[in-house]
Amino acid sequence: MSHSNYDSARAEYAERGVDAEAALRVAAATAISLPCWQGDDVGGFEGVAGSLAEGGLQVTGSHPGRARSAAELRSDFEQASRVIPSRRLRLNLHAMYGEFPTDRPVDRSRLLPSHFSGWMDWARARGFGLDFNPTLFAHPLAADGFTLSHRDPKIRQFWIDHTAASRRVGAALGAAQGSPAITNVWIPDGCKDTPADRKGPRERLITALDEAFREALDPAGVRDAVEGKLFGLGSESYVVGSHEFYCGYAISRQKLLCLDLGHFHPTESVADKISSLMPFVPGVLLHLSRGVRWDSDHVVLLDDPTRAVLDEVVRGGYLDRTWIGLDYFDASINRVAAWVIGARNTLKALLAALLQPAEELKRREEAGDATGRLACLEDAKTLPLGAVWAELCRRAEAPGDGRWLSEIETYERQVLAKRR
Ligand code: RNT
Ligand code: ZN
Repeated sequence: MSHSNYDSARAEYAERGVDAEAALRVAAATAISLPCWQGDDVGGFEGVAGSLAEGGLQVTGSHPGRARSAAELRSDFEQASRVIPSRRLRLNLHAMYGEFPTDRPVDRSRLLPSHFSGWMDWARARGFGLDFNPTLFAHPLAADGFTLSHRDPKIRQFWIDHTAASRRVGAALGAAQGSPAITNVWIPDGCKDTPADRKGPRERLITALDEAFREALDPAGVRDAVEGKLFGLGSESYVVGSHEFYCGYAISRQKLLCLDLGHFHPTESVADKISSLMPFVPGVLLHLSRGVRWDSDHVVLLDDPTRAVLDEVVRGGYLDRTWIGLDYFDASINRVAAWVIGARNTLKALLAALLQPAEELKRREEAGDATGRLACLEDAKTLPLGAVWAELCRRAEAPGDGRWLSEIETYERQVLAKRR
């Protein structure tokens, strides 16, 4: 894409009252956080993990080249980052990705920041940010499907200690990088079949979360988020941490609320929730994802739900208290490409949101001109987003569309294919 294509695109946007330069500036300054677990099929490095399916996270596919160590995962992420046009990339770590002594597994309730010093050194050297999650699945004490809401106080305490320890890791990551590590709590707790008691586990979860969050930590280092879900594999009839549960929790405790796009009824609009929640919560953590039938974790597309969410974030002026994370794992395609495709689509959707003819839409709506509003929305769909996107790639020194895949294919041949 030549520079003059961008110039004419900028003029075309200007005619609609849109400042393409401003959109490029904001897009370049916005951080996006990629799921480390896309690189190794949610495996982690504990060596002795329980079954992943116990947490309802089913990874499918057998594409060769899964990262088997922190070194491989870091190398893969670096390769992905070279073709993602962002200087504000973050990697979202899970507790199970600590670098532990190989001879004995570390008890998750005794997790320490030092288990993540390799990640911190690497992130600092490469200019990446880090986010964090306690891992409340794939563990013998999560095998019966309950963690923080478990009826056994000893098991509950173990997970409280793990979550509290994870917050301290988050705080250490945040202090090291000078920006908060968003530390997100998701639990798989729920039942396959109709429970008799829906209330008890939820009451226990409130108390457990309060205990896990008790220690006052500097919000400049760590910000807590909580993530609800509609159902999971093996928790089809009841999920303790439902959306309503965490809405109430996040509002009453002033925590960030995590909205995962795969965690709602398929016809429910997550975009519509943004302006309903923002007046009441300090901020929102997005888990951009794509639900397909029973799976909530397909690669992010430049699709209507993704665009609508970011449109709402931009329209509402909420960007400064929205954290954009991606959450998916697909083992049926090249895992590095999966990161790249989801990240590029996220940035494209963000850019599209920043390029919407917001002033004209608002003006027409305020004048009661529903016809003009619809016409404007539809005409905006064929504005030259591609030329502005190409300019974003150029400024970030990343390849444009149609030019990045060959680099990943070379990496696949030279590195991934040799992992057996
Ligand atoms: C699971 C949640 C959660 C996980 C990650 C691995 O349904 O979406 O965010 O995907 O913590
Ligand atoms: Zn999620």
